[in-house]
Amino acid sequence: METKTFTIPSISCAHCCNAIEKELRELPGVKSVESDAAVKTVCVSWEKPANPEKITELLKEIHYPPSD
Ligand SMILES: [Cu+2]
Repeated sequence: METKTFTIPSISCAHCCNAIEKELRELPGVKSVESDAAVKTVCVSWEKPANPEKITELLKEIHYPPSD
């Protein structure tokens, strides 16, 4: 399993975090999602077929593009 913390500047509140967590958990291979509105980060753990590119693409699609 791999883990990465994504920084997402457009997170502004807990609602954003809930929306992001819900969407990411539906991505095949994603095992856990933990977001923090205070520091605008989302920590994602995944296995195949998920990968950082697919996670980044999904975040862009839902208008929460990661900055890194
Ligand atoms: Cu929000």
